[in-house]
Order: sequence, then structure tokens, then C-alpha cells
Amino acid sequence: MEVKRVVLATANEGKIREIKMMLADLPLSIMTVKDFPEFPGVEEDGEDFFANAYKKARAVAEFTSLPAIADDSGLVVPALGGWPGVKSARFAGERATDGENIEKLLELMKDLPEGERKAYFTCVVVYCEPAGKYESFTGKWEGLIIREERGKGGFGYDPIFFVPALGRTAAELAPEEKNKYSHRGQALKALKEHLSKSLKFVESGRSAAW
Ligand code: ITT
Repeated sequence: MEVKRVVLATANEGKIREIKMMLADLPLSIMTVKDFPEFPGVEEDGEDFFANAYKKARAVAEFTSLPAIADDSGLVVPALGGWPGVKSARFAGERATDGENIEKLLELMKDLPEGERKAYFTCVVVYCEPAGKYESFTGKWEGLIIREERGKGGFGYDPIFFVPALGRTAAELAPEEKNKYSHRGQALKALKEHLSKSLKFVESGRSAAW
């Protein structure tokens, strides 16, 4: 089977690892924006996750003339009015590290009782072809924000995101396990079904999208 190229419109290593693992068994050659150092980047000024994901996927597909996959995701804490939300990556500042973002969130939540520590991760994945045709896929993962970090896996807010049904934080899950339950895993599962169908379609010689 011919291998098709796609470009991941993300520079986040944690996302890249998880997306590559989820799509590993498709006949795809997966590149990232890092393979296009002259790509100027995208300002993430959208009002919601979809707007940012679409903007990233569209810009990379146009720039590279290849199909692109973007992920916009974040942690939503209803007791904080939805924060950090679309600002999750830069919650503690423009170049904030995961540790600084966690520290800021824990400080803001320090007086919140257990009943108000519910949170969820959300993810919108957009797949966009160079001509502009696109599809989007979503996922949501519910949990609780605990008071101290637990676990070394994953990235971002994973060490403080506790999943009651699993009895562990997202950072205590093996990578395959995180992909099985996570917001990103759910969105990518739907993308994968979509891509599997399109790849079969291409194999039968009826589409020029790739
Ligand atoms: P790109 O725009 O290059 O994809 P980014 O990190 O700036 O990378 P986002 O704007 O989508 O991406 O921000 C997502 C942030 O939400 C991410 O940096 C984490 O802080 C948090 N996040 C998203 N998914 C997560 C996950 O699975 N585990 C932990 N934190 C996550």
C-alpha cells in the first residue's frame, strides 16, 4: 500500500508522541511543523478550541501543500469559570513551563474543597486538506485536580489530573492506557476511522485528495 504524507500542526512533543502512537498502524508518513522550519507559526487567538485547531490545521496545510492534523486542547475547571481553558499552554505566561502552569493552578485552587475540584480535558482535532476541505473530531476526559503532583508520564497538567474510575493520575498511566481513555485518544480514534476510510477510497483510485 502506498504511504501518504501528513503533517502534524503542533510543536508540542507530548502531543506529537501521543498522536504518532495512535496513528502508527495507518500507512502514513507522519511529519510535523518542525520539518518545515520556515513555517512562520500561527497566533492562537481563537475564542474556542475549534477555532484554534482549525486555524493551525488550515495554515499548515496551505503552507506545506499536504494534509495537516492540528490539536487544540486544554484543561477546563468549572469552579474557576472554565480557566485555564484555551489558555492552558500559556496560563502562567507566554513561555511558561508545565511546572509553572501547574503551580499557578494549584495556588488558585488551594482553598477549593474536594467537591469543587472537578475538571475536564477537552480536545478538538482538525484534519484539513490543502484545498481547504476539513473534518473535526472531539474528545472529553473528566477527572479531579489533586493537591500534589503524582506520576512522571504524559505532559502538561497530567500529574495533577486524577481519574477516579482508574484510581490514578493521567501521569501514572502507561502511554497506551492514556490514549485509550483521554480526550485526545477519543478525538484521534474518530480521526483514525475517517482516515482509514479515505485511505481505502484512495487505494481504489477514486480520490486525489492525497
Ligand atoms: P501547539 O499549539 O503547538 O499544538 P500547545 O501546547 O500550544 O501546542 P494548545 O494551545 O492546544 O497547544 O495547549 C494545550 C495545553 O493544554 C497543553 O500545553 C497542556 O498544558 C494542556 N493539555 C492538553 N492536553 C493535555 C494532556 O493530554 N495532558 C496534560 N495537559 C494537557
